[in-house]
Amino acid sequence: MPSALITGITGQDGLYLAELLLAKGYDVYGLVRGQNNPKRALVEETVPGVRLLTGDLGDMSSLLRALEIAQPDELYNLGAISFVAYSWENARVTSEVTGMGVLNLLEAVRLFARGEPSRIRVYQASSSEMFGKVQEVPQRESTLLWPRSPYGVAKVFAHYMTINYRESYGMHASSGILFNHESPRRGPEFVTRKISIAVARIALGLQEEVVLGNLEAKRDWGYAGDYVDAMWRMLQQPEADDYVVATGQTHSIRDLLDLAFRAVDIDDWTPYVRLDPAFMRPAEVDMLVGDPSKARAVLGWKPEVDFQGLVTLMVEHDLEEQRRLAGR
Ligand code: NDP
Ligand code: GDR
Repeated sequence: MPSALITGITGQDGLYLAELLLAKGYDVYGLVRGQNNPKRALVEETVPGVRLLTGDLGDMSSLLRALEIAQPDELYNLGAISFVAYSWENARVTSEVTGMGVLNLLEAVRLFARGEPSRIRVYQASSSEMFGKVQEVPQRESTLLWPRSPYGVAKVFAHYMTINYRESYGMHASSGILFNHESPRRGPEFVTRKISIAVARIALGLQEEVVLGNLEAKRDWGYAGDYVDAMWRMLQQPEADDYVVATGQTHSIRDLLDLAFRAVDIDDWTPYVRLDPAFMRPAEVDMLVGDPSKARAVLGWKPEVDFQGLVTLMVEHDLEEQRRLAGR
């Protein structure tokens, strides 16, 4: 039975990936940080088959200990400080976790693998935020990187460090350059889930408005359940490589609002949306759209859920959850 270790198990992707690997018969280990992590219970409830280990990307000895216990064939590094807006106010800690944390992990693998660096296949969660001020449309693996936030810069560092360990030590380390992917498990700080929760609450009469920032930004949004399958496929390849994972379609926040409000039969959302500069970013990524043709050709991967399906799925989930929370 293959063994896999997932960092970031308490996050959106960690849960979907753990479900996928358990269904494939893997022994799955998950790294949880902190002495009393409030999300631990959610992981235990959602994926009870996962064995949880304590560790932090900032603490290399905890990573080495996790490798000793899990003896992984595959290591998925999903752990990061992942909220772009937060990264301006907390640039240093974002750089340490999202950037240097990856160096700690690669170094731990190199030391642990003792002269056989390709024995553990490594996945690094790179991001479309690395394209930032886009130099090409659509963005592909060879597009010049131009990050626009401390988070994006940290991801670029981690991305090139992963490539460097592959080229320097022959490590089987792949980077998935994933575009935004969402789900009912998305944290409420991200715009899709912020909107799906607010729309559900507005429809139920529990909230009057949603306060947002830039409505013009465009993102290539896919479904997280589809994207974790691409991560697994990357590690099944004989050679490690980098892949863009995206839908190839882009939509604005306005398009997102149209679909989300339409899902609760509201055609004109303008009375329910207020703009506040507090949610604007010091530098914006205006327009992301990925070219997933390499992932399709080499990995045989394609997304199953489209944008409309994704938004409907999230709003329906939040209607049910908000009804339950309100005791209705
Ligand atoms: P989440 O924010 O939902 O999860 C991030 C995870 O990282 C959490 O489990 C968090 O743990 C963990 N983490 C934070 N700090 C540390 C630390 N110091 N040591 C160990 N773990 C830590 O992110 P997603 O699941 O959405 O994303 C997974 C990965 O993919 C991230 O690296 C993200 O940057 C990247 N990515 C995500 C995309 C998306 O659209 N979702 C697109 C492209 C890349 P805790 O619960 O304790 O905070
Ligand atoms: P992003 O996701 O920054 O793309 O990073 P987010 O959902 O936070 O923002 C998307 C776009 O929406 C605009 N926006 C708002 N965003 C938030 N969060 N809240 C608001 O009120 C709001 N109003 C407008 C933003 O300006 C932005 O343009 C996500 C994360 O998962 C990263 O970790 C990952 O690497 C990238 O996706 C790909």
